[in-house]
Amino acid sequence: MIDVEKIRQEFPILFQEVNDEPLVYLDNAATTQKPKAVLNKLTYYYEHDNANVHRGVHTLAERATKEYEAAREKLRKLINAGETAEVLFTRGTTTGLNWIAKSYGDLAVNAGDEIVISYMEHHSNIIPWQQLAACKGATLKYIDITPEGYLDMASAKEQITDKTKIVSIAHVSNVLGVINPVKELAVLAHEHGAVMVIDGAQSVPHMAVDVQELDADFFAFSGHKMCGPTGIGVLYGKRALLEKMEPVEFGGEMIDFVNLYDSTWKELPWKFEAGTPNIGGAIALGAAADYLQEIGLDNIHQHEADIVSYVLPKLLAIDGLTVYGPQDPKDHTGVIAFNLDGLHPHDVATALDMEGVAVRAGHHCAQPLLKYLKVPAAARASFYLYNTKADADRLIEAIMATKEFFQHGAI
Ligand code: 7TS
Repeated sequence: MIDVEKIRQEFPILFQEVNDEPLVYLDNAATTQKPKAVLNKLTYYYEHDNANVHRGVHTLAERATKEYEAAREKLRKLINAGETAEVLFTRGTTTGLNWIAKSYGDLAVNAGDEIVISYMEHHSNIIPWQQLAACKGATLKYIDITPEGYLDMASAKEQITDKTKIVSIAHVSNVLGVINPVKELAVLAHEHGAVMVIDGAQSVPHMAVDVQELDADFFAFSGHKMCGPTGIGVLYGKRALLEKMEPVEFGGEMIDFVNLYDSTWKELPWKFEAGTPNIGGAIALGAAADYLQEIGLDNIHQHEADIVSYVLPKLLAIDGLTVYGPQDPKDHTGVIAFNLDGLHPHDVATALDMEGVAVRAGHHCAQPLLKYLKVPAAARASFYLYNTKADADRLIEAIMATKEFFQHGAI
């Protein structure tokens, strides 16, 4: 069990009023708030240690480099990568997935090959593969979703064949809130000689992840969804694959020797990190990794599961409300997308904001999924470690008030 009231004290942003109501922040799938430990680490770095990394011999440069590499070790530990050489700092999940498509895709995908994703992917896990397929003359294939909102494993077995070179799937859907069986998919991919890419944007912040146990070949996630700053994230890759791959960007930091007409690269992980990295961001992300691990990812997962088992039945009981994804609370993470009959989700989100409740509305960067579900858009509430059952109650009350307002014109 976590002490949620104590945790909330660590997040100054939560203590404010929005439209004269105490803020209830339920847009955590888009980005999460930052605890003092992370904010303080960022400020401390800029106040005491700011310098460029891997270049200077002066004391500040040494300190900055030491902290930056210490952060890499914290991120390695968070996902249990075998070594820090396999942990690349990126701008976020999107950058990580693009690097794989560009670099590994260039190496491994040829005309006639296949890349397999699913209908529930975020645009960041669709477009890089569309581009790769178009560039190489390869085919992009989609795994179906069952009517109950789960990834259809029978369809996965049909789509993944000996022609498949890459399988890339979200660990947790940012719309359906379902946890996908990525470990089983990795076995399937490997049986056919394909690599398994996991989009961990919505899993790493909320549950214990072990990339070795999952046998992921690549695993990408974002710092800002796990209490860290924006503009920093991680791409994990197995050493054997990263060694074979070309860097995606070229310039300072990533080179060993530069001649007039050719150059050589540094060893892993630096060969992929061209230019001055987001040093402060990486160091603060290290603090976020420590923060989450001190609380315990299993405890965070359990806390969110408790809220979902409390709020999901209440949502499902509201007349005219549809929840997407699994209806069984034990299979639904804290990401809950929904619609109210006859109301546009943007109107719903605006009305909830009037009550101080922040949710997102739109296509959630998953247009193919919404098309598949035959809805133009949805509202989405997403919970995190600092949310309470009282927040869930405020959501329900605000939805009821919204229904009332649109039916009878007064709140
Ligand atoms: N993959 C998934 C599953 C995501 O949910 C997101 C962001 C990304 C990739 C991209 O992450 P980024 O940090 O590189 O932007 N998802 C959302 C969302 O659901 N609402 O806003 C951003």
